[in-house]
Amino acid sequence: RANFSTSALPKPVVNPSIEYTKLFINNEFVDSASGKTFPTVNPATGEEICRVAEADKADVDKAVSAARAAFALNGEWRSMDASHRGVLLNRLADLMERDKVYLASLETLDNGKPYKDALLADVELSVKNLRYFAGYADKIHGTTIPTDGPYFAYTRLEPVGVCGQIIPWNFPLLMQAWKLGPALATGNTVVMKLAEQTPLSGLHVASLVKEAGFPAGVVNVLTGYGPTAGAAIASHLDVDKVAFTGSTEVGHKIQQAAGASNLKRVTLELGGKSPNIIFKDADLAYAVEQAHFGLFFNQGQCCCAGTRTFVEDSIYDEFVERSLERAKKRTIGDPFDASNEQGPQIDEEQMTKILSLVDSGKKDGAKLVCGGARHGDRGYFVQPTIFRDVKDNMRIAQEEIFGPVMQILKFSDIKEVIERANNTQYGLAAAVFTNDLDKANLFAQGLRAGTVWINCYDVLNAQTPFGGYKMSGQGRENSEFGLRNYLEVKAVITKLPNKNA
Ligand code: TXE
Repeated sequence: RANFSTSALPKPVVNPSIEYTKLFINNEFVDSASGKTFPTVNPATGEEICRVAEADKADVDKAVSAARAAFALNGEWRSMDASHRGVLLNRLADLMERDKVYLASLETLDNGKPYKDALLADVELSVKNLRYFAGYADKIHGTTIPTDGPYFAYTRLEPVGVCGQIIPWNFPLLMQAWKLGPALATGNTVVMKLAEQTPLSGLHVASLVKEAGFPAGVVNVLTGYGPTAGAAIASHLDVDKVAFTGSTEVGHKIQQAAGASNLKRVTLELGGKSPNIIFKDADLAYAVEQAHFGLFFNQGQCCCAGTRTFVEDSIYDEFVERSLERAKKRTIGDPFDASNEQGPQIDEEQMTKILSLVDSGKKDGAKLVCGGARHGDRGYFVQPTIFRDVKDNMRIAQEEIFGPVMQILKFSDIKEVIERANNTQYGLAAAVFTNDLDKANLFAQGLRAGTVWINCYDVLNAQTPFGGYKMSGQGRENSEFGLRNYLEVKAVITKLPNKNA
């Protein structure tokens, strides 16, 4: 993905018109109960794009009621053929594909990511994800069980019910698709809260949900803030499950709110500090490029970014030198300009957080190889930054930076590096670059992470499970494992007149 040609890309809509700014409840766009709105900002300029409706508890209540009504027994959604749920999801994917240039442009405007990434990664992967789950809709099977006694037992895999879904701003469309696909394929209804930084693309998709023909109330999409609208979802007594992607700090709050309210089911996809381990026997040029991509992609705003690059001592200096050369070539600026690889960070708060962690790295004694400052004075751009001589106990080696800041650490021994790689509260992803199969297998087994990439990075797709060990999360998204979080298992036992094998 790092090297795709940009010449054949359809041109973006540089000033996309904004059609949807209200809450999507019961298949209608409505104002918030309070009438309040909040601004969404173009992070490349710092200027307001428009204002959107601000949902709070009253709106969450309204959306949950709509979702509950849509889940009624014998209602249109519950009695629909499973195969038809798949048809609707496929239609939604088709409509997103129809609008892909507009959606990618909207994403670039609101999020700041390069248009080519928005189009070729965010939109394309979202469409594929919906199609993957569409195919599952009528292939979710229970079992018959040879239970003791004169009884016939079977299981039904049923939808959990009303699902709250709270998503972040780093991949707005993709996180929306990851959540909608499995929830709808399995027959649930949804109340989703978009991230306050990036409400626009998700609202357009809400309009496509209606156009695709989903019954009213099956999908409800709210815009609003976390501590108000988000918290109201997490603590709602009539929400059966909450799926959250965001910071580990808020993940704690979601689980506490679920525990303190109705013990709703919880799945979490949280932060990471993923190790990327490079051995001297790896193809060096390729490993440098992949480590660069694995860290800097999406302005460093990836939960699975390779933020601790461990490099074997004998190639350490050369790896740092080549990484510096690569970072110097990284083009940064207007995300609508296809020649730019890097856009702005999402907002001023994130930019400030990143720069303060850079300062902590300098104070802790890591050596700044390049970058370390804001780029320009308009928008929220941060220079591609590399630290060498990073030690495990430094904050930059422990905390999620969520920006274009690479930490290069040195190792000399295989056992030592496995221990150091695992010595973190997180466990989302990890990678190893080596041409030695035995070493690779040792890492595949020894790393405590939900994903281990061998000689590649950031390979994510609908077919493969994604999620974290330890404080990186609960449960998995994508793949058949992603479906499980949206299903209850019911055992049905019937008395038989007599039993035969
Ligand atoms: O995340 P939040 P923020 C990490 C990353 C980043 C940090 C902070 O390190 O620097 O988190 O980012 C909603 N109850 N990730 O502040 O606050 C919020 O409105 C219910 C990693 O943006 O976790 C938004 O919709 N919901 C991550 C969503 O949670 C609440 C992606 C995420 O916001 C809430 C983003 C509350 N009390 C940031 N407070 C990843 N895993 O990919 C906030 N929200």
